[in-house]
Amino acid sequence: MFKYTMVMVLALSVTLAGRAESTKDFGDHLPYEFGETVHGFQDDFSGGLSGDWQWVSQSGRANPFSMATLADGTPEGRSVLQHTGSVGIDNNHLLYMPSVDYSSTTGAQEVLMRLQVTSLTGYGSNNVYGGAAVAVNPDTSAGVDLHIIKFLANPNTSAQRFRVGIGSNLDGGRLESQWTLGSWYWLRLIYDADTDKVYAKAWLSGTEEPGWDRDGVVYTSLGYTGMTGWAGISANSSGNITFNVDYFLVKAEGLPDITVGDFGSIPEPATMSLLALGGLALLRRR
Ligand SMILES: [Ca+2]
Repeated sequence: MFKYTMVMVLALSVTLAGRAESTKDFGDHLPYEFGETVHGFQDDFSGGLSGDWQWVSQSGRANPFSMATLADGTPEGRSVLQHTGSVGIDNNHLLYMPSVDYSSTTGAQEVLMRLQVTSLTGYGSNNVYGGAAVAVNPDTSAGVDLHIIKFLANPNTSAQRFRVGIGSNLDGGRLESQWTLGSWYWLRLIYDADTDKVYAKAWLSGTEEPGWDRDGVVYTSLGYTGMTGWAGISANSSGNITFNVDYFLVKAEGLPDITVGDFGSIPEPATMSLLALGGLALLRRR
């Protein structure tokens, strides 16, 4: 019994040595809801990928997402969800699908995401993209996407832009801003099932969030009404793109209360040593 308990204490100290990220790692001018309590779920990807994230591919293709740690000057590296390559066909997402069903609720479903693209290769004449998604049907993996995209198919739009659409072909609107390799961006995408409107914007991380009047796209969905489904992250169809997702937040009725940007009180390493010693001291007194 004594040995068993001591093993438990040591195992606990190892488990807690993992580091949640700090909002400092996200730069200046955090999005407005940081510090607020919302109905939602957030992931900084510092604790691995939970089983509530599910790969949903319309054609049963392989999952291009994996966990990675970027050595970018943050204290212990930046934990990200990394997309590499492509799926080879449209409509594929990594969706947040917990046991709590927020997919069919009325009202708005919203995703806020911090993302960077680090490489684009082998795309030929295809558009290359990835990004945020809401109201994704798990049977078809089709939903409303806010893509960070490099247009190749249309010579008039051979640029690096943000685009709202349903899948890769239904082009619902483009944001004015362009993006560059290696820079971090915030993406915000909202689908309001009550009004059937989509709102989308993207801006450079470290700068103030723009108002809806300047860079926002607002439109009624393209013949699709009453969409329901799950929120998540869009995967690329053709060519190769490497992009990193540093932070993901979904807000929807039905999800539990969370404080945005509070990743839990994981003790600092020094505190952990004291806790472990305290545990051992307790054992010795038995
Ligand atoms: Ca992260």
